[in-house]
Amino acid sequence: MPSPIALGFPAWLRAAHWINVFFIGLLLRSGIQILSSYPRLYWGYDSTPHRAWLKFTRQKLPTDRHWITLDQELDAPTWLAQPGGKLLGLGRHWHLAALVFWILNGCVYVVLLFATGEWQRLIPTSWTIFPAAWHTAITYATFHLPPADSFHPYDPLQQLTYAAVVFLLGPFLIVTGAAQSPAIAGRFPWYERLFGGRQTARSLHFLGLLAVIAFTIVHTGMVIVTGFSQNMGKIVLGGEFTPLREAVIIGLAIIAFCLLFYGVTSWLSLRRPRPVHNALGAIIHPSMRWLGHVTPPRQRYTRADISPDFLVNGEPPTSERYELMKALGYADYHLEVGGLVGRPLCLTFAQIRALPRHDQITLHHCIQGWSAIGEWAGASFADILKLCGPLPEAKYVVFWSLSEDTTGRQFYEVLDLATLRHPQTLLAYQLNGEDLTVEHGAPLRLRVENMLGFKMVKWIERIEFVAEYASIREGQGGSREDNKQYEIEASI
Ligand SMILES: Nc1nc2c(c(=O)[nH]1)N[C@H]1C(S)=C(S)[C@@H](COP(=O)(O)O)O[C@H]1N2
Ligand SMILES: [Mo]
Repeated sequence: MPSPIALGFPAWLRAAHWINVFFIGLLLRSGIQILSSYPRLYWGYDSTPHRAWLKFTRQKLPTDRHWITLDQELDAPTWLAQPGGKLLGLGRHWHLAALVFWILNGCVYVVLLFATGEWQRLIPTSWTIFPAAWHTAITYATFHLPPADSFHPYDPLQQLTYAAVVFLLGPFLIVTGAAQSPAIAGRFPWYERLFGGRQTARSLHFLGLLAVIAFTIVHTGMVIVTGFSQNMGKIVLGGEFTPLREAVIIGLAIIAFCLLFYGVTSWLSLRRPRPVHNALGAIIHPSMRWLGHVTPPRQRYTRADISPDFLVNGEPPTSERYELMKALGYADYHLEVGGLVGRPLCLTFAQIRALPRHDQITLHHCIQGWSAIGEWAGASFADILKLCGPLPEAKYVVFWSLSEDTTGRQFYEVLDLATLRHPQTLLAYQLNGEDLTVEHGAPLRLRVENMLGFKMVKWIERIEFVAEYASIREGQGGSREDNKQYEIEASI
């Protein structure tokens, strides 16, 4: 069955193949980094301890003391993960930056595939491909190789596999990845429901990663056993009559370059996290920011959806002042609202509770990967805005906490005013019908239902309106951004 057109290995196809190899490598490595931050997989919406269907740690959950999810982060080895260690923030930066280029390359490839007629190498035009592929499968299963003339340019089984990888596995990884974004899931809860919940989407994304690894192993094995030099000749230099030795050398050099790049950039990320954070941030920051702005959250889960366990992250305040406040039932707590506002405020806890009360049942997404559904009650941030009247220069709001960050300094996070105007943004004082416990942020914590959990400052001490955040602390827009290279626009 000769092909209607000569489907060779044109230069654009060869380039797209190797660019794809490079970015898939980065995506796999950084994906492993992200997984190691919470190496437990669940089905459904939440991550109830002891209900993981798969975990990559023997670490036991303490039963005798309070624990937080940051304690459960694993050290990833640099030979396997990008960049290694506990650098979840940079792992995510690598993953999302590589994603941008991987998708661009994929789009160019698919457009050219159809524009040049090369689509016929992947998309079957006759049903006979299925029995033919079955025949090839039997040939392989009996440890034989199909005859060389069955490759035009691919044999039927190979063609079906490649078509499935390009048109099914690739999109599957993109859609299951997107289902994990708090902004997308917050604005379009039906999209998340399509997958059966955030944790199911995460587990499916992981199974997709396994499929990519399986494909890579089998594909590389086949390239080697079916005539390594000829195959390299085709995918590196194109034609049937190219100098094979040169092709093999160039092909291996490309692979060596990829490995060297992963090694050097991981080492750089561990040595100099800040410049790497800024460089990769420049690639992903604008789209993360855009996504956060166009996704006013519309979460509406039901009481039946509420998670049996709402995990805890972040260490509570340790000051005497807080202990005293707690002992008095937060009766003397007050919230300062200042900075670039028309009317600075000092609101008592009673005044905050007297503001119109809003209730919402929403899904919380922690950057580490766990999630939980809870019912929150509190004052709308829009009401605070009305009371304090931000000045036109105010662009950001700093939430200062009564607690300390992992370096012992006051915990803070910066959010932009546009995000805070979304209707589900609350200063919450209740979870699941009870006043907040110390662990969950008593007396007052932030809820921003289209962002990752780390932006939702607990134990709020004061709120400051500012024009910029570059001059605050290390200038990255929050404690987690300063210390752990998280991205300020936490919409994915
Ligand atoms: N002050 C303070 N607030 C914080 C944190 C913290 O470490 N300190 N951790 C954040 C993170 S990473 C998450 S996921 C949520 C967790 O909220 P929860 O403990 O109520 O589940 O709180 C956020 N708020
Ligand atoms: Mo988190």
